[in-house]
Amino acid sequence: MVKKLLAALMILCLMLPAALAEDTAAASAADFAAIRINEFMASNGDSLEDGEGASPDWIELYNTSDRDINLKGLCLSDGKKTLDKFVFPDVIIPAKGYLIIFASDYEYIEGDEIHAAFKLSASGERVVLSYAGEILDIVSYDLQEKDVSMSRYDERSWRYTETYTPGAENMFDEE
Ligand SMILES: [Ca+2]
Ligand SMILES: [Ca+2]
Repeated sequence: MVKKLLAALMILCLMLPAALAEDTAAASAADFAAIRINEFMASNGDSLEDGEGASPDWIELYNTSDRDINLKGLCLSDGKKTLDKFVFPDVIIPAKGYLIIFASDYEYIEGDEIHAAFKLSASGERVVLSYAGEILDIVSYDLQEKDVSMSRYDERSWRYTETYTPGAENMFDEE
């Protein structure tokens, strides 16, 4: 009986490291296909403050899959010319979860606050998500109003909303 228990324990110990390694393994292009640009604010008045009390532009990503994804190597930019203006370090976006990136023009990470070295022009630009030179998601937009976000409505369409929801499920103004 004791022997059986020991054997079972040993098998468990052997399996554990493998399971852990799988969880933290770098994601692939296929994994990244589950990541969407979900909302952004290109003219931030007081919709969201960073840790310094400033109000930089922000971009919300959403993980459509049911597993946590390490974003290491994924790129975010404000145009197609230079796709890797921001390259994600070791950052996990939870399953069905959201992640905010401040487009503040200064690249740094403070705690769980992520800043990228570009801004979003309020008069129109693009938000581009890519990996290894391949565009995975892209949104082109026109003139933006202050504190009105552009929010993904479904796979193909976007809407302006005053009910901005950084880090949470998108909501839309009453019609
Ligand atoms: Ca820009
Ligand atoms: Ca949102």
